[in-house]
Amino acid sequence: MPGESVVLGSDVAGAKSAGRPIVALETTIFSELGLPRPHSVQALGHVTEAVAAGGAVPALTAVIDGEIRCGLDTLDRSRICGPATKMSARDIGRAVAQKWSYGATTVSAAVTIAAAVGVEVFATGGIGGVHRNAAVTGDISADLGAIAARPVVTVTAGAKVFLDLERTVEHLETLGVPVLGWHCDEFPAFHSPTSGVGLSASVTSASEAARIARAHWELGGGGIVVACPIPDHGAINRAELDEWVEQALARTGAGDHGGADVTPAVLGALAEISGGRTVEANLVLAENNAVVAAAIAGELASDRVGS
Ligand code: PSU
Ligand code: MN
Repeated sequence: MPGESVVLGSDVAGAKSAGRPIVALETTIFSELGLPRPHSVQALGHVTEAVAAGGAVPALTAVIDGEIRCGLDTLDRSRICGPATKMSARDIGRAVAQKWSYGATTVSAAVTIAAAVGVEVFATGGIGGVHRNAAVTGDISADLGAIAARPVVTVTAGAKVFLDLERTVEHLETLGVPVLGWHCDEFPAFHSPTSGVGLSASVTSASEAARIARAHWELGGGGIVVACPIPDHGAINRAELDEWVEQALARTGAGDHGGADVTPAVLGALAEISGGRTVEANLVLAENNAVVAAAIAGELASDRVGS
């Protein structure tokens, strides 16, 4: 049976059998591939606490010592924030067969694991997307196809500003993924709340998002994106951000090639160039997404009890 090989954390197993809300989380952002220490440790604490404060159980996803895991409550935090191999959905089988010590999930891997065990809501910082030079390199994140394929609500602060956001939104439409702006009608640009890229739909409450998800899934639909702008206190001025992005892209040579190392390299360069400001923003938006995801998971769970 699909999902049978996934080892559930004890909190997650308890919540699942009681029908309580669960929010799946990716681990790339918390590993050394995502945020630098001590910010990763801080982000892990803030995000998991925000999910719990919202009444849901946080379910970190990863492959640990060759086992697919959903819920890492028994695992040492320093291991979660330590060295890892970036694992997208296509790599999960290899990580199991080759007994990877720590395969940190990207968005595509996390929604795949969540869907396999029936977890309906997932929170991340920002999803991958269509890279600016995709016409040359063909680099389109596997996140988009995985989101489309799995019946999971992904809560994200839009997508990273060094991507081609217009084409990212267009691609999600092509794949049939509803993109719901959270109190907004523009696709957020991760560190900045606006991008100028319009969305066709928006929601103003968790119950509205949950009702849309249920109706979508009723007809066999796949994933839904809830796009949450970064709160004002964490947002970075757009002109400043654009300048940093140009510098980061030039420094990493990301304009000339695609591949799995591009996203971590550009994020690292941005952190350095901005003197850590993009890292602080990342913390704010990840925590905010966790709060929204917990609320949506709560609505979906109460709706299940009521039906
Ligand atoms: N956004 C971040 N930090 C990250 C990522 C996104 O602020 O580490 C990760 C996510 O795990 C996302 C992945 O799924 O990058 C996308 O990588 P790629 O562009 O190679 O598909
Ligand atoms: Mn890529």
